[in-house]
Amino acid sequence: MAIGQVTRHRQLGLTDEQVLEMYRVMVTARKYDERALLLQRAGKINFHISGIGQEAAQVGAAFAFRKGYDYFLPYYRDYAFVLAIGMTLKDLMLSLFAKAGDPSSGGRQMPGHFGCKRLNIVTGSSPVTTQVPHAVGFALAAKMKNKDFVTYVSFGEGSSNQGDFHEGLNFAGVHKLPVIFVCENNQYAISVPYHKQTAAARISDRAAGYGFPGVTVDGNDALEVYKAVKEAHGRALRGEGPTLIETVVYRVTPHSTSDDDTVYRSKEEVERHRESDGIARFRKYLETCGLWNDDAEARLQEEIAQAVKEATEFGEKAPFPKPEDALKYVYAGDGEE
Ligand SMILES: Cc1ncc(C[n+]2csc(CCOP(=O)(O)OP(=O)(O)O)c2C)c(N)n1
Ligand SMILES: [Mg+2]
Repeated sequence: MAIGQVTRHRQLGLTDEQVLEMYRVMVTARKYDERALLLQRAGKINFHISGIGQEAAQVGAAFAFRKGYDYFLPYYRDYAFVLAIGMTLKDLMLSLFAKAGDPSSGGRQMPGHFGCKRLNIVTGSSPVTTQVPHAVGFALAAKMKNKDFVTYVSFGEGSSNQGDFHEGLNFAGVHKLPVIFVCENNQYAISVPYHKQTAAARISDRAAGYGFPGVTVDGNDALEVYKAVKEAHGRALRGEGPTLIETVVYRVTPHSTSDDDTVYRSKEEVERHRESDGIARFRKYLETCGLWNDDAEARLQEEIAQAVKEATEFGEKAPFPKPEDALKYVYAGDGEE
């Protein structure tokens, strides 16, 4: 057991309590996700798009931001990210069951389209990567208003081939805006594997074309992601401009509950990647530090299972939106704050 390994999180400025909280959020996101998949199979909900395999990267990124202060434009697999920022299991379940109390859209959007005014989570649109220019707009607002909030935006690697990505990064580079672009490279865009999406070796290399740093990190190593995002956050605060961070992960589930991934990849390939899971790796790290053991794990699993059960019942029993509320939030003056 290397000493450097044991103190790694403290060297990065994270307390023992914070890394334990990081682990709790990762496991919560995983359990939420597994329940959502089951609920869809049981016919209780229509659709789920999973973030399994990306939790460690998301939590590592989230902990580098200031909750309730910075602005967040997450993408549809960012369950662990939004849980780390302050959304609750009940919030997520209300969205999954398309109920009126869903903070993201009042039950009118597909799950995974996060929005939460109280947490500075900015609602996203369904066309992939449109959140990138939106995020750049938030970062421009910070600069124009002389405010020191930093904006987070995430997206998949397939989406980084869209025009919105390039326009957003170019503008942010020219104006040195305080925005962090996080590409969650999970190796697939639905059925299209990475090598058929782009000839570039790394998505992060694209940052050079826009005049700012790009870095690729192992997304299964939450602390490595934290370190990269924290550095980017510091750069943004010092007025040094944007950073592009590519977190390399693997999409363990089919694209969504509407997809059959066996037609374009083998079970063996998926199983191979399950073994490098970032949650298991983080648990091992905590054990090596003497912060975690089997008893603590059993207690956490029980606590989260109970919380997921309660949130599921809460979401299922909650009222649907009323038909007469269909135009709420659509036109100015129709909705609530
Ligand atoms: C502009 C646009 N084109 C196509 C789609 C359909 N679509 C939804 S998700 C997706 C794949 C995106 O892949 P990637 O960016 O790698 O993200 P991942 O789903 O792998 O996390 C596609 C093509 C869309 N929503 N928007
Ligand atoms: Mg992808």
